[in-house]
Amino acid sequence: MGVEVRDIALIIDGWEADRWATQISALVPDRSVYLWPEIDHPSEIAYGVVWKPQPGALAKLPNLKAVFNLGAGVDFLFKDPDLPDVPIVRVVDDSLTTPMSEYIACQVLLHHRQHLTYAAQQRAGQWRERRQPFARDVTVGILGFGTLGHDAADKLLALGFNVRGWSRSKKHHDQVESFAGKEGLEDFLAGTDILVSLLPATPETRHMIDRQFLNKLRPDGPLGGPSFINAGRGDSQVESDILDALDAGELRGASLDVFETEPLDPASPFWHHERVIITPHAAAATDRKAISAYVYDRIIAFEAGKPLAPLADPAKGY
Ligand code: NDP
Ligand code: OXD
Repeated sequence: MGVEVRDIALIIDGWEADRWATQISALVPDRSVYLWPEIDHPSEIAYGVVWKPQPGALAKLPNLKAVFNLGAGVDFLFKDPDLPDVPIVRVVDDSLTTPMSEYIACQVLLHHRQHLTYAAQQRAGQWRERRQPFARDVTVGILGFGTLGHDAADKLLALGFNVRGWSRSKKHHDQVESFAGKEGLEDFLAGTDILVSLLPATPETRHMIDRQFLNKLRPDGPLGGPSFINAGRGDSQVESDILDALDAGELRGASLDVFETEPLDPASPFWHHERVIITPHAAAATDRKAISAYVYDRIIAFEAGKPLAPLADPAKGY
């Protein structure tokens, strides 16, 4: 009689791997949950539950049926040259989407309400009111108008901003102007006052946001110049160019949650830059309880014959 292939391997780089194991084991008391590298019966593993797995680790599981990535971004997985050809499920869940929209609304409002200027005035003991434009006169442009971008757009619209989105394929949204592909990029940037990047890290998006790119944003909008917010991936930005654009006054401010190298180097000039707000890749943290249940629900549905979703597309890299 053949062995039953239904067990789970957790391959998690740091990030409280043992707590994930406890949470997921509690949901599936009838099957074995192994924590990499201690996997006793690799041929009985059906599912890999991963975050930044070591390249080659998944290839050691010969009967793998699917991989569940514990975040929305799958770029770490696609860097594995031995990645098995199985469906890769990524996270699309309110527990991630809602906090991301909170982060974006918060940062957009900080730039819109000129918080960096008031913070500098406070440090200088200066009482001076600035002219405050209306949200309806400010345009927020979302680079990477996908799952997270759509939710953020709806929340920014509720605050009164104009919103536009840029993606590979054209979208249809009643109140958001959609721009697509390289041919739509210049027009998208030319009308944007606050740029929000939610782009995934792929070979195509790598280092896309450089000084030339930032210089295409609307220079003379109601806030007196553009601001940049990145909550997608640091790989898409050229960090020295962001600093140069800030120092040259081409960019009024930046909120950066993601960096090319994380954690950010203690010597980085971003830490002490007056026009920069830094958060430690915390725009939307994965909620262990919610995402363990998310993985469990999909395994049960898959074993009942339902298709796995939402899947990352290896051809697109996200
Ligand atoms: P989606 O896949 O739903 O959206 C990605 C969007 O980017 C899509 O609209 C896609 O276009 C667009 N896109 C990708 N490549 C290109 C390109 N070359 N040119 C133009 N548009 C492009 O992902 P999510 O919205 O769920 O997540 C976005 C990213 O956010 C994740 O990949 C992850 O890196 C990051 N993230 C960061 C977190 C944090 O804490 N900072 C937390 C969670 C996610 P199209 O729609 O046409 O395919
Ligand atoms: C990510 C996430 O992809 O936290 O960054 O989901």
